[in-house]
Amino acid sequence: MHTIEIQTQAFSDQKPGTSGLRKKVKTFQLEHYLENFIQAIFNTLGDCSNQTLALGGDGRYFNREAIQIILKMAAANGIPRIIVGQGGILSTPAASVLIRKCKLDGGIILSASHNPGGPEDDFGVKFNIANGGPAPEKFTEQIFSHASVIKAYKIMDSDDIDIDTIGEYALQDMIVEVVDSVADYADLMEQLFDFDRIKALFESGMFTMAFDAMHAVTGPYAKEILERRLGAEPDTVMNGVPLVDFGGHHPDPNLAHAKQLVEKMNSASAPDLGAASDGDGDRNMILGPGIFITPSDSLAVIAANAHLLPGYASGLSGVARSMPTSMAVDKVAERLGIECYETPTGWKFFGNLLDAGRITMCGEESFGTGSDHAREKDGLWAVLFWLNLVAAKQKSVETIMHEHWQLYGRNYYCRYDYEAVDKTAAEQLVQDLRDQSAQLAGASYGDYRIMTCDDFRYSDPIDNSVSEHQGIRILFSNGARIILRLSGTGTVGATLRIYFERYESDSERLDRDADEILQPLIEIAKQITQLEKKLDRDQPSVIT
Ligand code: VG1
Ligand code: CO
Repeated sequence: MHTIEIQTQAFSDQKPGTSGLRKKVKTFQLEHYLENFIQAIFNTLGDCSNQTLALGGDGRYFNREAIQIILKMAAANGIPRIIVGQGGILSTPAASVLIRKCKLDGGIILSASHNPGGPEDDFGVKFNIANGGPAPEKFTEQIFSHASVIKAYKIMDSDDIDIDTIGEYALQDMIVEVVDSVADYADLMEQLFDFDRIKALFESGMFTMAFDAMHAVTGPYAKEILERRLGAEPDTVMNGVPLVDFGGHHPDPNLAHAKQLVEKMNSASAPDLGAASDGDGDRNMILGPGIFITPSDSLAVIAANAHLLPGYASGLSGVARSMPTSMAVDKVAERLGIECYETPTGWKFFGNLLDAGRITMCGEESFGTGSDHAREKDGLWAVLFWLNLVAAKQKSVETIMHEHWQLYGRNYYCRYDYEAVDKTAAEQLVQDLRDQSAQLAGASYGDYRIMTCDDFRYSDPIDNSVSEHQGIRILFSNGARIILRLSGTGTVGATLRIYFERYESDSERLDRDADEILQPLIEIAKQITQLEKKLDRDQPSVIT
């Protein structure tokens, strides 16, 4: 067993996006591709001799192979200790919790999140820093710089390590500690929520739920927490066995991809609560019988009711949402008299606010919600929050949502995704809009008058770093918004996302169909951008 140095050539496309580097499995399998990127992470860390890391992934195709390569490279780069989830499994929030609990220096998470998996689909690598959260932009830019000029990487010439049995193993001078992937995370959930109360709800026989793990990483977590610790019926967790290709589906918890759950929740025998999580366990979808809670509304409900739950009884220091997320939580913050921050898309932008204690909770419209217990969004956490809320209020999901709208008004919301469109055309469309922004201010479309149109720029209040070009905002005088941005997680062409929002406070207009309320805004967006012509699409690929 010895260290070898392999000569390599840089790839020009190893720039991390919204959440790590995501590419086709076939790309990661190219000779030296994964190795170059991992070496670039180690080069960014600098002296590795004092770095203890976590390592795990969502179990998708290529996870196990990648873990062995990374272990051998970590040992060759002088890392003294690395903690690996059993079988190479760690959900993204569980990895964040592990880094924080064991005070590690960071972690490597292998996942392409909600993107499909399998030999023909996607894989991803993400680096998280010592606070447990995604590396900030200045760190990922350094990784990219190193990856762009890399000439060699180091790796051990050794046998594979047994990652399936809990225990400690030596790889040259490095200790590999294989730990239970679920226990620490489940223990933390037990501290944050009132498990006795939730247990009593399940035991009452008056309440049932369905959790769709979508054959992704949350299966074992949900079975342990919901079925074993909270006493839910044994078949509460659907699709609970993680599969390398997620059973051939998109592990994306939304109305389009979690079809089986949605059908169940719309059937006559619907359980009282329906929920789902994504490939790596950081997203969540919440449903009641016949009702879908938009992630933006879910964030607002969670913030408004946090004081009812043990982990948040002392209230919230502040809240934050990504810019395209609806402004429902802003209304809650206003009433609570706390700060509400607006950040660019991507969880990495919440890290500084959480670390500085400025916010306790935050969320994104893309089915992400979380709190200061971790530095990642956390799917099961949000599900447990809703369960605890139903148990504490003794009210249905639907009643909780309706009462919230009565008090705060409703932010009608939806998102159109145009996936895998021509990249140049999509970039041109956004640029055209930027060029048009000055003329658009003041323009009227029926009842809608544009107040401003700008390109969102974020200045971090903690470290003063500035992030430009974070999405085009078209803001109307009645508070409605249209937001456009290009995705930073896709692996084919470009994906254009358009977000529509309209606030309604008239108590007679809280139960309308969102499509009907938002239709005028959708038409305005099509008219202003000419997207159907420019992208050669007459329909979005997904509506959420
Ligand atoms: C998407 C979402 C964003 C989320 C990111 C990572 O990014 O819009 O809100 O933080 O995915 O989530 P983009 O750039 O494609 O819009 V996950 O669960 O895919 O790690
Ligand atoms: Co995810």
